[in-house]
Amino acid sequence: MASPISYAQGVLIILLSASMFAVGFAKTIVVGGTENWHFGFNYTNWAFQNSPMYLNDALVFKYDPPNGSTTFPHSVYMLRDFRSFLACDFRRAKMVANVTHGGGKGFKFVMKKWQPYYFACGEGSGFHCNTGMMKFAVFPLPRCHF
Ligand SMILES: [Cu+2]
Repeated sequence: MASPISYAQGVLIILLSASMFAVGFAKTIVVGGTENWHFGFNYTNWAFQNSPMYLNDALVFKYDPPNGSTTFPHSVYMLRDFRSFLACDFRRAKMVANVTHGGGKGFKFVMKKWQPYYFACGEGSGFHCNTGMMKFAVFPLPRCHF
């Protein structure tokens, strides 16, 4: 009698479930893609195009530390709510990365909570956030494991 599942089918099932399992792993996302974290790129648009993002996904902010005259320094702040996000109001914002943290492999932020995250560059008293468009919002979704 032939077994109900052949060896080849068995291997296929293992491969399929392995790839489904891989889908369940958190991703590492470089903010802005190849643009990295700089003045004048539309990060709201970028976030929209790269959604959905999921819980435990890591965002990587890459920007050069200040090096004399050639680069404008950047930073990463978490704004408190949607209102302060819209207004680029940093009064109660929390700094998560200073001007040097984005160098090398960048600054990594893991989204561990099921909440909206409002990120913005805090340099230039809101100028980078407002005019430079260096802000975006993410609401990470829970991943489904089947
Ligand atoms: Cu900036």
